[in-house]
Amino acid sequence: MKKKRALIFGVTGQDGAYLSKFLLNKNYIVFGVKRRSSIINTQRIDDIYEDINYKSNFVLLYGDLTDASSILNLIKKVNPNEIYNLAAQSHVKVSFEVPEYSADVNGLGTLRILEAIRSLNLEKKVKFYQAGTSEMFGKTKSKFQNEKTPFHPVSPYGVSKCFAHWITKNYRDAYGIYACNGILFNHESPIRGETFVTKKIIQGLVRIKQGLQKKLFLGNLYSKRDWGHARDYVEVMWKMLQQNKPDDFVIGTGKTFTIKDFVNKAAKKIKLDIRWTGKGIKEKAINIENKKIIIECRARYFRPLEVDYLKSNALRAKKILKWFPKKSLDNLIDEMIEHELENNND
Ligand code: NAP
Ligand code: G4F
Repeated sequence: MKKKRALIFGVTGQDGAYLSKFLLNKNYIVFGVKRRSSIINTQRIDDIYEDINYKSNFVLLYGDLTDASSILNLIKKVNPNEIYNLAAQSHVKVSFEVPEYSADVNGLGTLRILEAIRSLNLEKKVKFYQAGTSEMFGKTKSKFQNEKTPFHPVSPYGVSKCFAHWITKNYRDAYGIYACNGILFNHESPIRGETFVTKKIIQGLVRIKQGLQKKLFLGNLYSKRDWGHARDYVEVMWKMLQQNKPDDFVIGTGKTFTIKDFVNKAAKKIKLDIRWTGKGIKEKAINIENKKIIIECRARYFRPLEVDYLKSNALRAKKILKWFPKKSLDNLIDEMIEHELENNND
């Protein structure tokens, strides 16, 4: 049987790396789009490149979501069965500093892919996945968020992703493209970007335990997030593209924890005995063993507006896609700590 061809925008990111491996194991030929950078940005996929079983089915190509002609040429050249748009300026806080660029990549970038599909008359041939986000729910009043919960984005990132969501739906309805929006809640892993809070906490606490770092500086400790494992979440991206008809799905664990809960869980596992003291920006954590302050808050890590509370209801995905998250938050933290310890012992 002829192998399916997948084109992944954002292949060098956390999800791109997990999805590539997942699709290669499903016998796809994977074409990954990377952008030019001044230092090598393929660390997360180097092991795939080096794996003799994957090598001949994994192809990297240059492109950029801000460059319509590169997108058109790539799709024409690859002639994919499935396109996964995982590329984004994905950092919420940074989107307040670079709002126009975030809108360009995340919002218009998605439109550029959809327009390329249309220009090449591939509407009935190619399936499209758009990486949507729980950040679109923003200042939600709902106890659980599902596919019917209204969007109320509160960051340039969230707004740009709402545009991407609606334009994907628009092209599905107007032109019959098999296009799906995954509305994914936070998902993490050992290869999560170092400036996202889970990775920053694990990396910081492990280094403090090992005497390699003195303090960890954080922002808002009281926002709540529904954290899952990225490996579980890439599977569902693929599942969305294997249905009889395209649709949008909320994906999450249905459990929510504060940032402080996450710190407490991680510290306990790393065997750092901590005690919290102070309030607001003055809140800090002290290492009980040596009485040293190891966590402090800094204003620069707070956002102009915050998403306070996220908790998914992924019932539709469970029913229709038969998708269930396999990893708990505890499993995730254990895996992230183990990876960090191995890394620091190299
Ligand atoms: P990530 O690690 O930040 O990866 C983002 C990817 O996009 C990287 O490969 C990056 O390339 C690429 N990229 C950025 N700007 C680009 C441009 N102008 N042209 C082409 N590629 C560009 O993000 P992730 O955590 O894997 O998330 C994947 C997608 O899911 C993103 O769209 C994100 O917004 C969305 N999402 C993530 C979560 C989550 O919790 N992880 C939840 C919901 C939705 P470089 O490596 O060169 O920077
Ligand atoms: O880890 P974060 O930066 O993730 P955030 O903002 O929830 O966004 C992530 O999840 C979204 C899905 O909802 C994705 F769409 C998006 O691409 C990204 O992957 O921050 C989580 C929370 C926030 O409330 C933030 O204010 O942690 C709080 N926080 C506290 N101290 C911090 C810090 N966040 C970061 N990045 N760094 C801190 O020092």
